[in-house]
Amino acid sequence: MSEPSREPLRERAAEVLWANWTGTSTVPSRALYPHQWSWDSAFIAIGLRHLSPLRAQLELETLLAAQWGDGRVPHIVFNDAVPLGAYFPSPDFWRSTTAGRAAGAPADVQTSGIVQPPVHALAAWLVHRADPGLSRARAFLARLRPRLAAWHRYLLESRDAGGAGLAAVLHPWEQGMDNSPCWDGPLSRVDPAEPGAYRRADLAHGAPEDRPTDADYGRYVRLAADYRDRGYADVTGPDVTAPGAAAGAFRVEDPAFNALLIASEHALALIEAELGGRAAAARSYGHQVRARTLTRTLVARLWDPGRELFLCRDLRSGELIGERGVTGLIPLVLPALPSGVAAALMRTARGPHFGLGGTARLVPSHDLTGAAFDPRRYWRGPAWFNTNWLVAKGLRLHGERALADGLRAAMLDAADTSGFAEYVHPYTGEGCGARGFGWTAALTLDLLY
Ligand code: 9WN
Repeated sequence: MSEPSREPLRERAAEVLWANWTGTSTVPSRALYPHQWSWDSAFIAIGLRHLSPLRAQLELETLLAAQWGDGRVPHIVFNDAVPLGAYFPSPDFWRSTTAGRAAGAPADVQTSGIVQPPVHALAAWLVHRADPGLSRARAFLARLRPRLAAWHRYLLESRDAGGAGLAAVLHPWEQGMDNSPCWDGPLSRVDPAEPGAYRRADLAHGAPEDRPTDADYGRYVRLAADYRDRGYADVTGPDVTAPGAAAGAFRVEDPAFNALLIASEHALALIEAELGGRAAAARSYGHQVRARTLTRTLVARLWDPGRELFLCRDLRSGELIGERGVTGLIPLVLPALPSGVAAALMRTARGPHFGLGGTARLVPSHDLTGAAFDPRRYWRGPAWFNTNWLVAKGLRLHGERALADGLRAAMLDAADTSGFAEYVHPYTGEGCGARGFGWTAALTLDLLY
């Protein structure tokens, strides 16, 4: 789309990405998040490919070089040039090079031990398409393919805690929408860590009213420390409620996490087809079949026809969680979604809970009418650019072009006026959190190309 009036925005978005580039990857924010984050890197690569396909390839290669032997891709890859106190939890908390050895954590780089949503195969495919010649010359897809396949295998086998075929998350940081009201129920079972046992580095850079509360943080720390102390061992099967199973305190099947896994399975099918050969053709077919099967499982496990939204399933109680989060709209990115489900999701996006095309400028992270809604506090209401980019993509896929165009324009305006904020007030577009935020700039660029 040629839009001369947006040219200054494109230039400023590029400046953010250059400023956040470290030489091998991109930080979400120099101040607040000075390391490499997993799903941030995937979204950043999707935008960076328009400026430098080579850097976009390196971004994903750096992340996947930190993959563990069991296939997990860590949610943070630490930059050892950054002082320990700059971010909490720092490498000494995760102890990946000691506590994670049983699961095959790499010895030469420090990482966290939890994961984030698997957007990577989707990103790798889009990065390849930006410059197929360079990609083939560097054997980009051929080198990444086994790592991406191992990553998905880890999620589908070691994380199938519910035994139904979907991947479970064991920590709110894994799903990426840290303090979503969807987690309030499951988190209430977790005993918070002692407040004096850690120091919140995030509060040095973010307004406390925009960030998760101390009560939430104590629980995040406890869950992560318990997982670390078990050597990051995953327990699957139906006995998650076993007494003393701290391992099972937080286990949730999440719609966005699984939808992104399915979208990445579709992408792996395309990657295999591009690589060519009989074995790759068979693997490509396998990924296509799996993507369709998983889509049916997602609908069977997490679709709520009454609310016309996908919900999270608490594996500890076995029940669906009644909160309406933006996570429930993200399956709109799936091509094999039954048309009735897609139509219902689009009604929900436009309705009172998300207000798209009506009261809200951008899709909020949480139900506008819910008791827990807070327009400033992180994932409890503000609008985020990655989720809005996904919803816009889904709307376009299912034929809602006018709504997708309106959302695109609103995202560009909000990115522009907020200085590429981490998140914005869903009604006013006012910026919150960090500025010069990586995926905000990257996805702005993607919308502009
Ligand atoms: C914990 C980096 C990350 C994002 C998450 C977002 C936030 C971290 C934090 O920042 O989480 O991983 O310290 O709050 O919630 O989605 O990947 O941008």
